[in-house]
Amino acid sequence: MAAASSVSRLVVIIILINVGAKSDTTISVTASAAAGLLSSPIQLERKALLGTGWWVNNGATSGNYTSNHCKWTGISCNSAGSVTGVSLLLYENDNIKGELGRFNFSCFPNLKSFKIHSNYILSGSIPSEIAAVSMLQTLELPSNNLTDLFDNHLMGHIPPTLGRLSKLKILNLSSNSLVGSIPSTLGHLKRLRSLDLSLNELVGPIPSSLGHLTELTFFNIYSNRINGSIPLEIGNFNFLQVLDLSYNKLEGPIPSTIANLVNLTSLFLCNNSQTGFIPSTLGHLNRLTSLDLSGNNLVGPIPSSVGHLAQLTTFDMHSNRINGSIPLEIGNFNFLQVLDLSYNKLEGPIPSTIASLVNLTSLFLCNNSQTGFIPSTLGHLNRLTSLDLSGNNLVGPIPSSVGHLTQLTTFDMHSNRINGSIPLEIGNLKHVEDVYLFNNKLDGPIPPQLLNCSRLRALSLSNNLLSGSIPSEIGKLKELYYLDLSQNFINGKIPSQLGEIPSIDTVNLCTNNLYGSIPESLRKVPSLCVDGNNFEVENSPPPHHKKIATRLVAIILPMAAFLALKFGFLFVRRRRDKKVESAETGEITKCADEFAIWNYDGRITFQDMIEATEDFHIKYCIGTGGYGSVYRARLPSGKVVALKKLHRSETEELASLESFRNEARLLSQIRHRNIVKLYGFCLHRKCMFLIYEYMEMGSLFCVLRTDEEAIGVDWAKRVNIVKGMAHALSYLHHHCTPPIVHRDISSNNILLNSELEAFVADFGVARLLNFDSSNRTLLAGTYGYIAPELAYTMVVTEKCDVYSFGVVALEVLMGNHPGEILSSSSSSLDKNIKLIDLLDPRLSPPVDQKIRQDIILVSTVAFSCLRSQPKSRPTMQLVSNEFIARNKAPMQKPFHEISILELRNQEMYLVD
Ligand SMILES: *[C@@H]1O[C@H](CO)[C@@H](O)[C@H](O)[C@H]1NC(C)=O
Ligand SMILES: *[C@@H]1O[C@H](CO)[C@@H](O)[C@H](O)[C@H]1NC(C)=O
Ligand SMILES: *[C@@H]1O[C@H](CO)[C@@H](O)[C@H](O)[C@H]1NC(C)=O
Ligand SMILES: *[C@@H]1O[C@H](CO)[C@@H](O)[C@H](O)[C@H]1NC(C)=O
Ligand SMILES: *[C@@H]1O[C@H](CO)[C@@H](O)[C@H](O)[C@H]1NC(C)=O
Ligand SMILES: *[C@@H]1O[C@H](CO)[C@@H](O)[C@H](O)[C@H]1NC(C)=O
Ligand SMILES: *[C@@H]1O[C@H](CO)[C@@H](O)[C@H](O)[C@H]1NC(C)=O
Ligand SMILES: CC(=O)N[C@H]1CO[C@H](CO)[C@@H](O)[C@@H]1O
Repeated sequence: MAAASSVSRLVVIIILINVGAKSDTTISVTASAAAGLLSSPIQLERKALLGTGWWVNNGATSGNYTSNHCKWTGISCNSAGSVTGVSLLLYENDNIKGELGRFNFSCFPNLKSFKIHSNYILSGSIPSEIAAVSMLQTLELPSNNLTDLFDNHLMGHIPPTLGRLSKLKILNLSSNSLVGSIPSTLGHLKRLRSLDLSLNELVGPIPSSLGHLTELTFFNIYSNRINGSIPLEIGNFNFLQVLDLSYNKLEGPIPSTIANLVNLTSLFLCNNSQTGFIPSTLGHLNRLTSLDLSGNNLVGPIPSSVGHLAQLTTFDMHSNRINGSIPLEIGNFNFLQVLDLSYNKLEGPIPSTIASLVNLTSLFLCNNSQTGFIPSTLGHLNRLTSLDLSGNNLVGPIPSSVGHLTQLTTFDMHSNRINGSIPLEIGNLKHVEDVYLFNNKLDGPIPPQLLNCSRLRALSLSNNLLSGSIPSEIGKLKELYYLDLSQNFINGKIPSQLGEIPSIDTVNLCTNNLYGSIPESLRKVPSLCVDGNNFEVENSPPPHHKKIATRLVAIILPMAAFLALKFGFLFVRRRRDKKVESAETGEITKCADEFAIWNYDGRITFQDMIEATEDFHIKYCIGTGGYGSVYRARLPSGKVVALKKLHRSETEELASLESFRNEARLLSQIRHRNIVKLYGFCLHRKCMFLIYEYMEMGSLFCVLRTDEEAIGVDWAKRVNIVKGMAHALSYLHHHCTPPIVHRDISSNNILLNSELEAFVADFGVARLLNFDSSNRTLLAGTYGYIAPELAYTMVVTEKCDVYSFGVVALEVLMGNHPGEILSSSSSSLDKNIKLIDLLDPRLSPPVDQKIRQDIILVSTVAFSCLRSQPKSRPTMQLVSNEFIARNKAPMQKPFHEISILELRNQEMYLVD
């Protein structure tokens, strides 16, 4: 992109109007001449011009057709009246017959310059007769439609005869749809200074014969499909100032002869497949102002010789495989404005010499392996508007000097190991719009100064160790639409001002220590998550049930949950199970070995995904969790899918790509009507994502937390949801080989379709039970749903899912997380709590006898699943069968009198 814009800035299109027609010595034209009776060469030229029909409308402004043609728009002549220049800008409304073939080049022996610019009106091919115009110096036919699919001879190709125009200095065929290859005869154009073939569909190599074009100052083949390697002869372009080979398919190393191009000011090789090292001779090009090698496969270090490129304003090497550390010499780039080294393998600390780049406006070092502290000298870069250090291994605090970066609009340091507290000086960033500090180890409170950043639109501090409360002044952030404070230790109450921010769209406060009630104002926020806090259970049960037991859980579990979410994306160990490979069914489309699709009736390409989400723009984000964010993507076919993009820090923790791929494929074979379908995955070096079936109603959690939606889920539907979950889990535990433990069953991971049917989703931490292993693992799951034994044994069994299922089942009945009801130590109170008191008060109590029996069954099952001894819990198979068979005798007691204690004491399901 940088390439395209710089190129267009370099050149000004000049449309000559009547240049050269100043002389009045031109022949006078008679009516008979206009009729074509005279046949002097001049009259033939005139006739040929009339024959094109291109000057019909121009006549209105430039006189009549019997007038001197040298005065027509865009025509210039020599003193003898012979045409030397044609420069036209054709408009669609000119009613022009826009075929290039209408211009008979053979009639214009003195033509030096021929320029036609149009908005793709001029069509046809470049006639090979053009070779007859031996005087031609300038040929500009950009942005036309020089391709004619009706003829397959030389149509749409660059005719090799062009090579005979030995006087040609400027050749611009940019932005046509030219196909075929660059004719090697162009190497005969020894006078050529400017060659622009950009934005066509040319294939094949750069002919080495072009090395003869020793007078070239401008060479641009940007955006074609040119392949092969860059010829060594490129080093012959002694005068070259601009070299743009970007967006092609060039391979091989950058030739070291490039060092001869001492006059070069712009070098664009981005988006090719170049390999090898960055030649250290690049340091000879000391007039370079723009250097863009991004989007290749370059390896090795950045040579320190680049320090000689003291004129650079842009230095872009993103998306390669460059390693080593950033050379200290980078501090020599006094004029640098853009430094982009993101998506490489750079290690070591950010050099403090970076502080010399006082003109820098954009600094992108994201997605590398940089270590060490964030240099406090960063504060010198006070022209910075974008700062992205995300996805590295940076440690230590955010230096308070960042407060000097008052022009910043984007401040991104997410996914590092940054600790300490958020500096108060962040409040000086008056222009900042996006602040991303998630996935770090930041502690302390959210500084109230942050609320001085009045332009803030997106703030993510998720997955840190932040405490303190949410400042009520948050209402001052009038532009805020995205707020993610999830997975911290934030306490206090949610200020109601938060919900009153006009643009607010997403609020994620999940997994904190918030309490009190959820303010009414927040309920209208389209995407809201408040799960995993200590909110009062509304209306029922009464507040005196908040008990010490929950407090205990509240102390042990946040730490465990934090660890779990940190290490959550722990897939099974590498599986070399051949069966898995061969059992693979359906169609698999691979894109560069990185993209696979199956289970899906259409084709999805990686590009579709990128386009559908505008490269994972936050506006398509529908949720964020510990190991990824979920996006909604509408495919070209109109079908909507959900994409879960893994955070980079998580993808790094995978044992290997191979085990991830095997795992994803294994999960793809799960076919159950209550399990969300995985359509595919992508392992791109820039991002990893999973593609799922999209569920219209979103998560069970969100449906239950929104009054209007919760009311729509009546008792029959709720019972159905619990049954669906039971069947899905029974299938995973008892019909998959090896059995699969989900490990993260929570209302967040149960999705609902438009029919309000339940689908188990999110196998991010799912684990296969290998009989030969101890199944010991780091804790995973969601606070509030994790089986108590996991906090101390760390042994994964199916019974962990059974417990979580019990929690969700109760939640479905209650409309809210069951809280302390979960704790068996509160059972002395159970006698006084009736089942009817637990039921979601937003629905009227069930009257239908069958529904009542179903509710009794669901709650009995749920309590049996919540037993603290794993072996006392039923298996999911038993539960699933129970829901199908219903072979227990109905409870005889009146529905209103059934107490929690009685439900807990049911002896059912004790044996497997
Ligand atoms: C060629 O024409 C295009 C389109 O008008 C223009 O953008 C470009 O700058 C021209 N190239 C040169 C080298 O003049
Ligand atoms: C056209 O030009 C000729 C010669 O210059 C002139 O005699 C004639 O009157 C013009 N006709 C019109 C309609 O302007
Ligand atoms: C072009 O002009 C030449 C010379 O006058 C003539 O011989 C030839 O037929 C013309 N071509 C067309 C396609 O009109
Ligand atoms: C280009 O020319 C072809 C054939 O002459 C025509 O079908 C097509 O519509 C033209 N394209 C544009 C953009 O005008
Ligand atoms: C370049 O592309 C053409 C057409 O796609 C292909 O035939 C040719 O083999 C390629 N050359 C190289 C060197 O890759
Ligand atoms: C660089 O360009 C200048 C003119 O701008 C020219 O005099 C000089 O010879 C060129 N350098 C080389 C090595 O050709
Ligand atoms: C920053 O850029 C300006 C021109 O935009 C230049 O005058 C100034 O010298 C540059 N700063 C340094 C330290 O080179
Ligand atoms: C290697 C690389 O990044 N290639 C990209 C070049 O640009 C085209 C079009 O934008 C992409 O499709 C390629 O992926």
